[in-house]
Amino acid sequence: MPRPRHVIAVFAAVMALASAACGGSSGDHAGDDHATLESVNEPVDGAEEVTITAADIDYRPERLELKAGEPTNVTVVNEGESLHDFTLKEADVHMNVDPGDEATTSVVVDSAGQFKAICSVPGHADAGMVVQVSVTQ
Ligand SMILES: [Cu+2]
Repeated sequence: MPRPRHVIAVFAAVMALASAACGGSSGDHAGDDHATLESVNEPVDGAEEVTITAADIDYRPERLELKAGEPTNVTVVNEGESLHDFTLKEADVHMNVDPGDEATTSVVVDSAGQFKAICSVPGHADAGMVVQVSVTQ
């Protein structure tokens, strides 16, 4: 008699874990799955270095200039008290930065244009955590 019940309990636990890992199905990162989506590149020796400060709740500076196809090492310093990230989908970058911490990723955008890097923590981009990214040839 305890056996089927046990199997069901394990199944339920596995399903709970699976749904916690997958999180929301929308395009925006939300909730617990936020930290699992990191996509960060090793800094490139000799590349341009840029530092962006994240605070509660903005980025400084709000502009970033890149050369198409060339790596730039972007360091994000989180001076705020909540988790922020730096997400630039054209460069396939999503870097989390804990409060009081900093992190660096190299960033390459292949084609010229105007793009936006955002903090993808729900509500933060809407509150102003957006960096205008100008990519020139
Ligand atoms: Cu943020």
